[in-house]
Amino acid sequence: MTEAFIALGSNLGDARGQVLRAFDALAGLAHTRLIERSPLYLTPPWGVVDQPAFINAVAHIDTALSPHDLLDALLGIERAAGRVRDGERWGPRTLDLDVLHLDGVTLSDERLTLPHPRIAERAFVLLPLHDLAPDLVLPGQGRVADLLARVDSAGCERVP
Ligand code: PH2
Ligand code: MG
Ligand code: MG
Repeated sequence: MTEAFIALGSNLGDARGQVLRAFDALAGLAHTRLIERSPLYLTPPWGVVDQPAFINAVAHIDTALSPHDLLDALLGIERAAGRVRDGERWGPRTLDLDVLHLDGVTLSDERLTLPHPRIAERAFVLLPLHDLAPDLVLPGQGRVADLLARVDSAGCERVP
């Protein structure tokens, strides 16, 4: 089993409900155990700013799936949540599940780069990741608590 962190995000429809259901879907994945769910955050849109605010969270899991099988499983959960991939890059989505980090794995190919290359820029990822793993060191990027101290997390708030 390999420990991994997954980012969850939604900003279309019932965003909070989508993220809560995605935690349950992760808990139900084959060959995978959900270790911990982070708190939820309401976060301003990053990248493409002219879109609704997001609900974001992070899941800590243990999995026997390979990185690409895990990616395929996440895409399956996104599709089951009604995700349609016809929008612009960084545009609104019912559910986005991104592999942030798999313990001991660095890789980059046309489908997947690990650790996720933009964690250090994103308060919406670092805040919930910090709640679960402040001392995690992401290869090539650094320690989560140090990365969080360097980003602007203004406008991000924890939601019940
Ligand atoms: N996801 C994006 C683009 N911008 N902004 C926030 N706040 N949260 C997201 O999850 C997010 C985003 C592309 O995946
Ligand atoms: Mg994403
Ligand atoms: Mg994605």
